[in-house]
Amino acid sequence: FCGFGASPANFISGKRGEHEANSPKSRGRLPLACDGNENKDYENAIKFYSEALELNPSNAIYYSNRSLAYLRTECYGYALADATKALEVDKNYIKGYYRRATSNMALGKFKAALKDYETVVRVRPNDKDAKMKYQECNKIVKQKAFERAIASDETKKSVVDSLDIESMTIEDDYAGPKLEDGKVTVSFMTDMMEWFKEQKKLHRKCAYQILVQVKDVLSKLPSLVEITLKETDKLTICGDTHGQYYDLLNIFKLNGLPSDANPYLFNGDFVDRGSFSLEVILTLFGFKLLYPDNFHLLRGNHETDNMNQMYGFEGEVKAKYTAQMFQLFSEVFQWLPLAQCINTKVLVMHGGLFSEDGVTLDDIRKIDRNRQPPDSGPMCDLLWSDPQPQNGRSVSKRGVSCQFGPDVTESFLEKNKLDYIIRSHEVKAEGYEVTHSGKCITVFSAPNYCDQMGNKGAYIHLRGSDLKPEFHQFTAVPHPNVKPMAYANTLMQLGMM
Ligand SMILES: [Mn+2]
Repeated sequence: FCGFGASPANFISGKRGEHEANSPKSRGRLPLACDGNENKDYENAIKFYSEALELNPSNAIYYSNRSLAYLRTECYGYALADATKALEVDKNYIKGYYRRATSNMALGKFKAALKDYETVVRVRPNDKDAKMKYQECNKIVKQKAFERAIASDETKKSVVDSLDIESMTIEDDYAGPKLEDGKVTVSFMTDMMEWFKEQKKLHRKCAYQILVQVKDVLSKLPSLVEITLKETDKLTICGDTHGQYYDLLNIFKLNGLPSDANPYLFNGDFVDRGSFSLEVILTLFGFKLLYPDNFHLLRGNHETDNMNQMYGFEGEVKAKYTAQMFQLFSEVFQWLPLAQCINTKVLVMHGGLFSEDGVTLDDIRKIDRNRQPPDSGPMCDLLWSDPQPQNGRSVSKRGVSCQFGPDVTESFLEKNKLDYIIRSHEVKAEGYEVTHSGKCITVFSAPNYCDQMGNKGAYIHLRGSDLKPEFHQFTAVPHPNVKPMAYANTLMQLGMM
């Protein structure tokens, strides 16, 4: 979450992190409580380890423990830095190699991770857990090498060309929703949402029909979508939903179903983490087909292969359908637009602004987005960056892109004659946050993120008449007993770090 900011401290007194770490028995174990306030405990753990490190900057355990707290809060850049520091202080501290490997895994740097797992296995040949992690990581490195080899062989063919959807038959015992004459309709959508709510599976033929059609629709959009709201129009903007299907249904219950008269914009990170990502994305794609001009979707950093491999979506699609269907999702995600401009005044993107000065709306229009995002540059920044309170830019806590200050926002807005930006990408206790003197707004729509953050969700109403953001908050609703990250790579599952 990386950005919970200044929430009130409620750390259990007398159990400060550095004391625990000093006891040889609890070596490497963080005093992270299980009282339902884990988020705050991570935050406090970070605070206390930081204080301890100021007093004693050569303690590898403190760095390693703070690294774990950063891992749990998605600050992978900081986690990597701390693990590296722990090893600088004590190169024989084996936990440091584990932490550095996990940080690199989370950042998609599998080769670097493998090197550290190798070290652990060499030092501890009888450690079964280490061996398992080494093998799992090795498998990913080999798979990536294989994928690169075939990719360079020929220009990648689309899954669409190898599908024969017409000849897929729907078995007689399938009682679920079907497209009508190959088209998504209002009744199909209401039936499908109800069907998903009962944890039933959409027929693969219908899923493929939606994917093929939505790829066509999205591929015709520009990288920067520009829309105009009339005086009386109202647009609802939602942030991350992350596979929390039951909370998505709750948004529709509170704010009305999407329609041409009730337009929505979902600002990326539809999938991963939550274990109902397929239900979320098929519902959103269905509405995109039904209301192509009044239902908008932007790409998030989780609509990418590396993230999907680690955080559950690939595993979920393979578990519920096939690897081939995941390939098609990947193709569709590449066509999601990167930003949307409303009435030439409000710019919406998932992550934020840029590592370099002088980027214009025209530069965004020109981005060739049909690809996995590069490690740097405007496309990477739009998906990954975060605002910071201090002026200027700094290294990202996530280890990707940058953090940008109020002055960066100010000059970008001025250059492009905009009023403010709306972005998502960070969990916020209240579901939204207004920063940079009202010029940078964060909206996040996954309440009680990952079943453990205790945050509210929010969405924003924008009216054509004044373009003033109007915030609406909501809390989490119950969901069936499938835990977040249930489909994630075993290396990323919480207990395994
Ligand atoms: Mn994100």
